[in-house]
This record gives sequence, C-alpha cells and structure tokens, in this order.
Amino acid sequence: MKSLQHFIGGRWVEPADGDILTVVNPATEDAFARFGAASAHDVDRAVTAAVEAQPRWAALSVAERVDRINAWADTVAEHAAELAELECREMGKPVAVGRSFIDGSVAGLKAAAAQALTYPFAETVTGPDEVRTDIVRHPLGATAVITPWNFPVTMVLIALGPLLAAGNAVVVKPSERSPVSTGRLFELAEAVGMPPGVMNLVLGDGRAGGALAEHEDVQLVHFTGSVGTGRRVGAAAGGRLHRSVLELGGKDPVVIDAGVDPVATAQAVAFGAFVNTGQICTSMERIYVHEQIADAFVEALVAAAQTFTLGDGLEPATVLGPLVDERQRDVVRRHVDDAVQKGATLRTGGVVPQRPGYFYPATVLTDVDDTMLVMTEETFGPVAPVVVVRTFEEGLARAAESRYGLAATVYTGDPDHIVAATRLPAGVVWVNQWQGGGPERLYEPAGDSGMGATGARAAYDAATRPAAVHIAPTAPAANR
Ligand code: TXE
Repeated sequence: MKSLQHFIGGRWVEPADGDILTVVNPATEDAFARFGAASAHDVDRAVTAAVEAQPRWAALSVAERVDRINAWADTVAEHAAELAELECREMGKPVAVGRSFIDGSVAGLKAAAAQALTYPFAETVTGPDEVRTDIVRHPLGATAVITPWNFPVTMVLIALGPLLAAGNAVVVKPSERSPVSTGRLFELAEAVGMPPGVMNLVLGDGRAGGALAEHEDVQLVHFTGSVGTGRRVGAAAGGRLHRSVLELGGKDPVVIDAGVDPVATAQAVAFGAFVNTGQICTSMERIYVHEQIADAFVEALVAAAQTFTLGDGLEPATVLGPLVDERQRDVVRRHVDDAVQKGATLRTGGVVPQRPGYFYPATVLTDVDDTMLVMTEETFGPVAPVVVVRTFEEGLARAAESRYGLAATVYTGDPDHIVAATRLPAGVVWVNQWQGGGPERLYEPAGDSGMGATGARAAYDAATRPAAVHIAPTAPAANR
C-alpha cells in the first residue's frame, strides 16, 4: 500500500499528529494508499512556508516563472500514462478517459502560463494634467487551492497555472478520496526545480480544508466541490475580507430541438451524461427533447447507454468505471429509486450489479417530473432523465428552472433558437457540441453553482491585486 506524505517548504514530511486516512480503490474496494491527516498546525506550517517563499518567487521575471511552469507541464505530459493509472486506482476513472483529460489539462496549463507573457502586470495610462497613471498588478501572496476527487490531476493543473505565473505561492489540499495523483504532481514539480515553498501540499479531509480556508494569511481560496462546502469556504474567506473563487455543483440541462438527427444527438448526450460515470460538474443531468424526435432519441439513448461497458478502469474494454465510493453510489441509487417510486419509467440500468466495487450502470429514465430528486438535485452519477417537451421554447424555459447555473447544452439547427439559447442562465452554453471551445473560456457560474469568473484573463485578474500609481512629472522644487 502506498504511504503518502505532505510537501511543505520543499520537504516531504509527516503530519505532526492527526488521524490515519485510507484511500480505497473503488473498483476493488481494496485499500490503495494511506496518510496521516494534516492538523491545523500542519496547515499553518504550509501557509507559513508559502508566505516565506512567495516574495522570492514574485521577484523572478514573468518569463522565468513561466519557464518553470512549462518544465513542470512537460514532465507531467511525460508521466501522463502513470498519472492516469493512479487516478484510476484512487477514484475509478478508466485509464483512457483519464489520459485524455490529463493531456487536455497539460495543454490548458501551458496556455494559461503563456497568457502571463502578455498580461498587463504593469501598464501606463496617461491621465489629465500630465499626471501619469500606472496600474500595477501585484500577486496576492499565499493562496490556497482545495480540490475535489472527480478530476484530481486536472483540477490542480488548471487552478495553479495563473496563480503561480502571477507570482503567488500555493498550498494545495486535494480531496481525501484521491490525493495520490496530486502527490505525484508535486514530486514532478520538485524534480524540475520548483523553488521550495512555492508549491505546498497538505493532505486531509474537511478539517484540513477548513483550517486552510480560515487561515488569516491565505489571500485567496480557489475551491471546487459541493455547494454546501463552497458556501462555508466563501464565508470563511469573506469574513477575513479575502477572496474566493468557487466552482460548485451543477444540474446541467440539455435541450434538443426538432430537426436534429436523433441518433447522433443521443450518442453525444450519452457521452455527456455517462463519461467519468457522470461525475463531472458539467455532466448532462436533465434532458429536454422535442416530442417530434423523442421516441427515436430515447431508443438511441438506451442503445448508447448499453454500450457503456462497466468494469475496472484498468481493463481496456471498460468504458464505465465505478463511482468514487459507496456514499456516492448511495446518492445515485436514492435519486433513481425516488424517481421510480414517483412514477418514472426505467428504460435501462438502475440495478446495482452483484460484484465488488461501487459500480452503477448507465441508466435512462423517462416520464420524469420536477418533483423527483433526479431533476432537482445534483446526482453526480451515470443517470440520464429525459423529459419530452412540446416546443423548443418549453425546453429552454424548463432548462432555466434550476437553482444551479454552471453549464447548459443545446442541439438545434435553427439560428433563432441558437440566439434564444444564449440567454440561458448558465456560465457556459454549448451549442451543437459539449465541452469544446477555444482557450478564451471566460465564464462565471450562475446561481448556486459558484462565484468568481474563471478562464482566460479573469484568472489573472483574480490572482492579482491592482494598484493605481499617479505620478506627477516633476518633484516639488525646493523653496529658496
Ligand atoms: O465535496 P466536498 P465531496 C459535488 C457532488 C458530490 C458532492 C460531494 O455533488 O456529490 O459535491 O462531494 C474539502 N472547508 N461535487 O464530498 O465535501 C474536501 O476535503 C474546506 C461537485 O467530495 O465539497 C475536498 O478536498 N474544505 C464538484 C473538497 O473540499 C472542505 C466535484 C470538496 O469536498 C471542507 C466534486 C470544509 N469545511 C463534488 N469540507 C464539481 N463542481 O466538480 C470538505 N472540504
């Protein structure tokens, strides 16, 4: 079994005290790794290391910091297969799926670092009266990144790029359910000479996360996870008048218009609903399909669901890995059972297989309504509930009825309907595709899905504090 340590001030260390936590392989239910959870004292050591290291890191030129980040990205890319296997063993994601997301996030890390080279850390605006105004954007200092278990590698790479390139030091607290691949990312950073104290790692559960979010020297908390925890983290940071960026859950809708190909669209929706066993904050969780194509769509969706071969993600034939743990499977089972009890029709899936591991099959439900948990609460599992609507407008209106607002997807060939879709209350709207788009992914979640813009330049704005410097051209002359 792997034994994990914390990385503080450039050294691998054991926690001062604290519980021993175990990471379980969700495909086999075997223990995979163990570690001592960080106490508030360990968290304080990590934040102090970040505070001490940050000025030297910020004193490097932007190009020097970007070079160091790129060296890290390159070695992560070289170890992508190993990292995908670690992710698979700690949280169940099939290796091929993990590999594709890791490759994408390495590219994202490099693109984000490259933006530092053109970001206006210092710019001059000449104002009236010949007073020159410079805007200088300072790094914040010590920052914290708290990540969930669904994309352990991706979440760290995406969050750290702008924070580090802007000159901040970070303390990362990965999910207690998937800290192994994150630990490996830190070994790789150490190997390419990331200066001690710039990147620190503390392992633990909500107690360590809470201590980090509440630490008075943490200037920004970048949090991805559940709505409930996000509220606590945001409140803790706000109480100190410090920043937080919160990317929380979703209940993302898909609206499918008449006139699109039902089979091709069903295959796309199956991927959006079931990949990573539905454990993506932007998974498709509510499906509104126009009545003109509904029968053909549902038939094709059921057929596509049945191709999601369930198994250990280390097996090449596996498309659908297990859920992360028993607790998460209980949530999924509760949502599906609730829907069936209230009158939904189970078209495929819905039965827990008799085998070790926290598996749940790709499931399609019809005859669902808004009294059911599966339509109102984040399921975070491989479940596609389908609602038949009479018009595209009805689909859009129902898609908008949610307390969440992370992302939404629309399939339509009608240009007017595309315009209407842009008004959906979501941070991201995908039209006729899911997850695609260029590097300028500026967005801010709506509703309960979070707070703070991310992507593109906004990540640098969040990672820096602007200061205005107004300079008169001449110093006061001495009185003679
Ligand atoms: O999240 P938590 P969990 C959603 C999804 C899932 C649910 C629960 O609906 O079913 O969240 O997942 C740390 N102060 N998403 O329990 O508890 C924790 O240790 C500070 C959506 O994993 O929010 C972990 O590192 N930190 C999401 C991180 O917060 C605390 C992806 C997330 O844990 C803390 C994953 C505290 N008081 C789950 N308590 C997405 N949007 O992608 C816990 N943590």
